[in-house]
Amino acid sequence: MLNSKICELLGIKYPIFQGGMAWVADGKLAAAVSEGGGLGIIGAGNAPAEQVKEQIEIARSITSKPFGVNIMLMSPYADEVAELVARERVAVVTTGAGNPSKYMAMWKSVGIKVIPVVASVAMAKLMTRAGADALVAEGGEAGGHVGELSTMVLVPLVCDATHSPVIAAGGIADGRAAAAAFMLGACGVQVGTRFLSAYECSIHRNYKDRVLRAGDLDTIVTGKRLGHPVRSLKSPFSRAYFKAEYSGVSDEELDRMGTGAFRIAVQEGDIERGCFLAGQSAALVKKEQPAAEIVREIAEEAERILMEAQKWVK
Ligand code: TUI
Repeated sequence: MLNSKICELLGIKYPIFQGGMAWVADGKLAAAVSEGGGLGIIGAGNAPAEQVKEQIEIARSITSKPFGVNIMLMSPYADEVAELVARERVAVVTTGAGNPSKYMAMWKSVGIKVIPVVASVAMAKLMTRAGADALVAEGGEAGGHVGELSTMVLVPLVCDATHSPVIAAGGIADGRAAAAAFMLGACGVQVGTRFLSAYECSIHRNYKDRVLRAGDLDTIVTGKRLGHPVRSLKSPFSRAYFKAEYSGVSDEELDRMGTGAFRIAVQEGDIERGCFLAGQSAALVKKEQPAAEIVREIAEEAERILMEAQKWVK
């Protein structure tokens, strides 16, 4: 069975995390992944603590297995969500889009396992020194807020630079990529985009259909000008935003253009106005299935490939 030290550290069956996608990863999806033996993660995104608490309660009503909460550090509610997860003593906290150092002591004092998402070697070293229990090294193939480096380069660099367990993310949607991540030195993988097609994922039908139909060149990175690059599916919104970035439009106007676009995609499925976050691996997502089946399929495929890896050596 696919297994690593991260399984023991967190008390999970498979070393497979579900990315804590803002607006998408609710208590129901996270619980389904955890029930399936992976680590489900609720995405706090820009939600206030009260709404995140509701999702934690939903997850706890479905599973008694460990799950996590992802805190998006650019959120205006990051402070109150950071306090909430400590009060609730969730098993695992992952963070994204910033530096969580100021919360680390509070989380660790209540026994939370802290796993920051990093997109650079400098951040990986800083987080290890700050007491992170593990790191998610996320390459630019990922959906949502992305860094510069590809997963293939970032993961071995982070493995060399720290002694922390490394979970690879970005571009991983099946057992082949998971096996490759282990070969790069990772001891786990985080999968986001593939779970958009899970039965338990409550996004709008139009969003799922867009992911299921996506081809290899169907994502785009926008937001570089404002310093928050974001990968999403090409759409009328993303094309208009991309054009505006390289025209004379002011920063304030760009900011206004982006406001609400993630929520509109997830809840309204508005093909014109929505920003449909997804990674490059959307092109590999072909069918809908239960979250637990996704976890098991990835684990079993990776196991098979790793078992057969000797065939490459004479
Ligand atoms: O965070 C993500 N993915 C996200 S966040 C998000 S919501 C959003 N809202 C408004 C603007 C932008 C995004 C949608 N998807 N992934 C993890 C991740 N973290 N990727 C890159 C980073 C990161 C970036 C900078 C981590 C640390 C960091 O440090 C900056 C610093 O302070 O040095």
